[in-house]
Amino acid sequence: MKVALITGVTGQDGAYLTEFLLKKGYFVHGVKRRSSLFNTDRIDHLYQDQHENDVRFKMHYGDLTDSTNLIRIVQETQPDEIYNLGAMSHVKVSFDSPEYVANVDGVGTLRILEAVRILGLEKKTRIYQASTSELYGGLPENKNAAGFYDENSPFYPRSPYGVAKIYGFWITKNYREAYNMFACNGILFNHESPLRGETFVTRKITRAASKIGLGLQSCLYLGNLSAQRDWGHAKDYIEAMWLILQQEKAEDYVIATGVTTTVRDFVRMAFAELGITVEFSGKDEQEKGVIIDIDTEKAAQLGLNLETLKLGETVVKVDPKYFRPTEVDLLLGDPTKSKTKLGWKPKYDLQGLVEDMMQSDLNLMKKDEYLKQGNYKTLNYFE
Ligand code: NDP
Ligand code: GDR
Repeated sequence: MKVALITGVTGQDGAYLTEFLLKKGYFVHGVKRRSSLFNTDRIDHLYQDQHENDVRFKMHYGDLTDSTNLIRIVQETQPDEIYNLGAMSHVKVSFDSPEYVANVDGVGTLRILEAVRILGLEKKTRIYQASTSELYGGLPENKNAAGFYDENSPFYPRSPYGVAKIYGFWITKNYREAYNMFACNGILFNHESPLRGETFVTRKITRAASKIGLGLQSCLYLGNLSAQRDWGHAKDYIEAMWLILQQEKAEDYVIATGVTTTVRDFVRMAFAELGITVEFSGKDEQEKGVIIDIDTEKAAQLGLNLETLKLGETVVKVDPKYFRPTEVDLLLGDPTKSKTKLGWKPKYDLQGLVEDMMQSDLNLMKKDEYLKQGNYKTLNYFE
């Protein structure tokens, strides 16, 4: 039985990857940080009572800032594959805690590589490093001739997160070359899902659109509406991670859809799932998204609150507090190498992703509606 060790197992990708590897017959070890409240919501459905026979999923307390702990976990688990997904992954927050991010996202990668080397597991253990399109920084002059970022495009990170991740990228490549380790970077462009953290822009939008539809929220405040991202579905992207470690030769790969969309258009698509047409007017900080049409039949079918939904209502405003000190304006990846060499075939396009996220969030928010009717306070702090 193959053994995998996943850091960041409680995150979006960690949860989908765990499910995927368990289905493939792996024994999965996950590294989880201790927290004062449970933070395992995304993987609770996979957890098995540890007293039963045939347990194939085990959790270990650990942290990417703690070398000795990582060495002990790698020693105990003797993994065939390590997926280093653990990170402080929010770009805007990385401007608030840059030193911590350098330690976790940058040096944390070194700690994983060193643990494998110190334990003499270089020949046995393959390592996947969660690299990112944030390495490119969106500089127009660094795109290839066709207008995409690919495996040969130069890097120019634009946040403490991107700078920390560039260390992770190069130290992974260096250990591959210096010690002949099977260590690979997946340069993944943005990928989203119903499990996406609530403060990333797509999930913030799908949650808020659902709440507005149900009359639980009146307006969604966003930052840069003109930013463009290459958004895919996390379920497709974790499969690419696995494929990268199944190759004969260790290499780095771009994983992307090859399509880019503005935040503004993502908002339109999310509301359209509810039968609500939102149009934008105004410029910069004064820009607003207003309801210009409602398909009342569709809205009624979905159980939306037709008393609070009104034509002409402003449902999106800009709040400059969400602007970043340095922004990545546009990301667009070229997945040619991953499609040809890995045989990677994504199943979702952007429309499918938006549908999946909206269906899930509308259901979730209906629970909030029910709680509110029972006078229970529901959480509304999602920055
Ligand atoms: P999430 O933010 O959902 O998950 C991050 C995970 O890392 C969580 O399990 C978190 O634990 C854990 N973590 C945070 N700090 C530490 C630490 N000090 N020690 C150990 N674990 C820690 O991210 P995603 O699942 O979306 O992303 C997975 C990886 O891929 C990340 O490295 C991210 O930077 C990278 N990436 C993501 C992309 C995307 O679009 N999603 C694109 C490209 C790269 P806890 O639950 O306790 O907070
Ligand atoms: P990103 O994702 O920074 O690309 O990093 P995020 O969803 O946070 O931002 C995408 C774009 O939307 C703009 N934006 C807003 N973003 C947030 N979070 N909140 C807002 O209110 C808002 N309004 C506009 C942002 O300015 C940005 O341009 C994600 C993370 O998963 C990283 O870990 C990963 O490496 C990269 O994707 C690829």
